[in-house]
Parts: sequence; structure tokens; C-alpha cells
Amino acid sequence: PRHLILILGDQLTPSLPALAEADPARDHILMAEVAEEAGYTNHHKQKLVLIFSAMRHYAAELEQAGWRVHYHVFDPESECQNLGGVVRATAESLGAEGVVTTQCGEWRLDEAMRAWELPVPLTIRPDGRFFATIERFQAWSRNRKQWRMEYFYRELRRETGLLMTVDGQPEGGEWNLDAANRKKWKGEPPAPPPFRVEPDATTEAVIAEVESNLSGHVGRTDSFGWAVTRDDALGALDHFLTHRLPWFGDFQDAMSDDEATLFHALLSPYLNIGLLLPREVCEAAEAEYHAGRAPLNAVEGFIRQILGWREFVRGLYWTLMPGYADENRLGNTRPLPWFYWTGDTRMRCMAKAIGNTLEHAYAHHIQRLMVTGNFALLAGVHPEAICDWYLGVYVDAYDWVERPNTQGMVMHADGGILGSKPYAASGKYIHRMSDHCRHCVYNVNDTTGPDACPFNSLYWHFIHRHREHFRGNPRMGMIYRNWEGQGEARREAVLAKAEEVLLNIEAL
Ligand code: FAD
Ligand code: DLZ
Repeated sequence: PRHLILILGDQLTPSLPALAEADPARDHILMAEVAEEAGYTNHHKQKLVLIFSAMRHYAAELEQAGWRVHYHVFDPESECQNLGGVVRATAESLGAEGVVTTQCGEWRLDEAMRAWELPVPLTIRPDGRFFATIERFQAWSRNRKQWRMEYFYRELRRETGLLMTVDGQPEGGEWNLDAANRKKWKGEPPAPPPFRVEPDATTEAVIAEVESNLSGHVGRTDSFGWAVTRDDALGALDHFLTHRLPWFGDFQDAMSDDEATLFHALLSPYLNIGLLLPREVCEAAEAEYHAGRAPLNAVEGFIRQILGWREFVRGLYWTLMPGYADENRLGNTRPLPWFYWTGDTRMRCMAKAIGNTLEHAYAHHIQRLMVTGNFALLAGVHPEAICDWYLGVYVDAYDWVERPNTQGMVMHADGGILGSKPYAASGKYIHRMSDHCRHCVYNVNDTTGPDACPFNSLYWHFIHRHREHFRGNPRMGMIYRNWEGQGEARREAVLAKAEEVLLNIEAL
């Protein structure tokens, strides 16, 4: 029987299970650019370009390999504006006897798919592109009171053998070398320029189409330089291994006013659409360690992000959705300040993180967590509003990875499932890890004066307003003792300043 195989825009992997069991002589493939996927959030234009161009290149490669591919190009006038509609129409016209696809990455689409009214049965194959299946995560998490990434990560280290010695011990004797990964970057070694691929004719055509059909979306396309094929994504991986990995660990938490990417990998867009596989990326990094070209703190730190965090948040997402999306345990109500969409703020760290985001659809983890995320946490932005922002503006953004990071890690809206303590910090942290404050009109050493860094008073306001929630947290006892030790007059002045900051938040 002839099957129609649906491949989604983030499933561009040659070894996809739905393909492995199919026959090019009999089965047909469907790929579709549709308004519903392009429009469910305010995707950055570079994310739209990346996905559409990578889909077109992938379709061309499948055709070259002998597959028959039905490719639905984005058409604002099309009668089929969602995947279900295109699948139904194609399956009917082809007389297919079944539709096969791979489990998608988002709850939203998964629900929709299960409700599709198709003339033939739909088979959804598991997504084999991760280290752990969702069942594996659930077997681990089922009987645990607390879910901590570190312990899931250790199990996956044992299972995969990544950075393990022959006698089953972690390489170097320790599981986690995070303590070695908190250096400030002072210009040495120089940060390598990001790997760039010049847009080819296909990408240029997609850029023109996105600019005309989806012009209302955030961001700009003129700086587009992402890889759109597996070959070029492998080039990006090589570039990372050679020019960045050796220093990735030391400067993992650093931020710089001049260098937007420092030693980060810039690989998440490719991992998330399947051009690179997490296993090959981790194995390549491990090989650099064994070859003596990268130190253990770098390689362990990098592998932990992928084998640890990436797998952990995915398991958590599929275990806790859909309820997870409604969590707002800190009771936040504030709308997102408008400068998140423009970068127009005098807070230097925020302007830099947001400016880079709008220009390149990228910011590194510490910018996301400790600058834009931290500000939203301190200011009490509604989790849904900040989730929408992160889902839109980043080239690597998908609900399964963005939501746990935002709702859980940044906003602590899940009550601490993802992290035992909120990542709240004053300007002092940003000053310690970056040179932004030197270029800022606000004074990081001041909390209550007219030019005081807004993060400072907001930090204590956050600590104070959530005292019932956090005072009993053993990891926060010292912070509350500090706050209470500041004396009533000082506390009142700090809270009054924070109220003033919140009242004038749009003018920061
Ligand atoms: P590197 O710092 O070089 O890390 C290497 C790889 O590790 C990344 O490519 C990524 O695949 C993985 N990784 C690192 N941190 C995490 C993490 N916390 N969770 C999952 N994987 C991780 N990552 C996304 O892929 N998509 C998102 O939508 C996304 N949204 C985020 C939202 C917030 C609020 C925060 C704090 C983090 C978010 N992250 C997201 C995680 C992380 O910031 C990005 O993966 C990382 O910045 C991507 O850049 P890189 O490839 O240079 O990463
Ligand atoms: C993100 C995205 C976009 C912008 N466009 C498409 C598209 O037109 N067609 C498609 O198949 N996939 C697209 N994607 C990726 C899907 O949104 C993604 O597969 C789901 O969100 C599940 O992760």
C-alpha cells in the first residue's frame, strides 16, 4: 500500500524513522509551508527563512535520492492554510492508503494532528532523534519527589558512556565541572567571529518571499547567515569544535558588550530542526577531549547542556503539558514592556541582549537567563507574555524547549520543578560577569538614587514581595537574613525606589 509521509519543518533529518521504513518506489513524501505554522507566534523573520529554506534544500536532497516529494510552497492565497488541510488534500488526490509522520515537537500541533479528519489512518512514529525517549524520562521521574537535571544527566552519562571511564566512573572523577565555568571574559583569547553561510539563490528567494508575505513579523533578514543544509551545519559544528569549544567552559557564563556570541556553539537552530543530531554533536565534542584539543571543563559543560538540559526539559515538557503552560505560581500580571520588541532602553545589558536578538534572532544562554529573563522575573511579567516573546524572537525557539526554560528556569512559575531556587539577581551579578555596566547610564553600585541600576531595587522588591513563598527555602535563607539586616528605613527606601521603577517601566 502507498503511504504519504509527512515531514515537518523541524524534522529535516535523513535518518528519520518515518523514512527508514518507507519505500521510494511506492511511498510519497509531503512537505508544506503553511500559514498556520508560520503564524502561531510572532516568529522572527530569520527563523521563517531558516525553516523554509532548509525545508526546500532538504526536499531537493530527497528528490535527488529518488523520493517523490510533494512540496507545498508558502502561498498566502492558498486554500490550504494548515498542515491538516494540505495532508487531507494530498492524501485524497494521491489515493494514499495511509499517512505516516513522526511525533511533532509541540503540544499544540500534536493535539491538532490527533483531531485531523483524514480519509485514511494516520500513524505517528516516535521521534528517535533524542538520547532518551519520553518513556525513559517518565520511568526515571515517576517515583521521585524532586526532578533534578543533574541526576537524570548522570543516568544518561552512564547509559551512553559519554565522558565515562572504562570502569564506569565519570571522566576526571567528577560529574559536573560547573564551578570551573564562571570566568569573566576580559578580551583574551579573542572571541572568534560567528560561522556564517552566505545565502544561496534558494535562501535569497525565501528572504524575498518572507519580506513580502510575512512582513509583519519581528526582526530583519539582511543579516541572515545561518546554515540551511546538513553539509553547512556540519561546517558550523567543525567551526565550533576548532574555534570555540576549548574556551566554552571557562566563559560559559560570561557576557560582553562587544562580542555577542563569545564561545557559544550557535548550534541549537540545527539541532532543533534535525540538521544535526545531538549524539553526533556530543561524540564530536568528546573526541576533542580525548585528542587533547579541549579541556574537560569545556567538554563536560557542553555535553551537559545537550545530554543534560536539552533531554531533561523535553521529558519534563511531555510529562507536564498541557497544565504546565498555565502555571503562574508567583501570580504575575504585568504585561511585557514594549522595549523587548525594540531594544530601546537605556539599560545597557538589556539593550545589547535585545538588540542582538532582533538583529540575529540569537542571544546566548546567560543573556536569556540572567538579563532579559531576570528582568522579567524581577518585574513580575506574566509568564505567558514572556513565553510568547521567547517563542517568537529566537531562531531556535520551539515550545518543547522554550517553555520549560522560560516558565520554569526563568520565571519560577512552576513552583520549582525545574530549579530549586529562582535565578533572580541584582545588577551586581551582571557587573561581575560582563563589562556592560561600564557603558551604562545607570549606576550599578547604587540602589536608590536617581541613576541607580533598576535591577538593584527590583531584586529586593522581588525578594520582599515573595517572602512568603521563598523564606522557607534553605537555599535562600542567607538572602532573607541580608534583607532583614538592612534595617527598616533602608528597606523602605529600596522598595519605594522599586515602585517608582515599576511605575515608569516603559521609560527605562
Ligand atoms: P550553547 O550555549 O553553545 O549550548 C550548546 C547546546 O546546548 C545548545 O545548542 C542547546 O542545544 C543546548 N542547550 C543549552 N542550554 C540549554 C537549555 N537550557 N535547555 C535546552 N538546551 C540547552 N534553547 C533552545 O534550543 N530553544 C529555545 O527556544 C530556548 N529558549 C530558551 C529560553 C530561555 C528563557 C532560556 C533561559 C534558555 C532557552 N534556551 C533555548 C536554552 C539556551 O539558551 C539555548 O539553547 C542556547 O542559548 C542556544 O545557543 P547555542 O547553540 O550557542 O548554545
Ligand atoms: C516553525 C515552523 C514554521 C515557521 N513553518 C513551518 C511550516 O510551514 N511547515 C512545517 O511543516 N513546519 C513549520 N514549522 C515547524 C513546525 O511548527 C513544528 O514542526 C511544530 O511546531 C512542532 O514542533
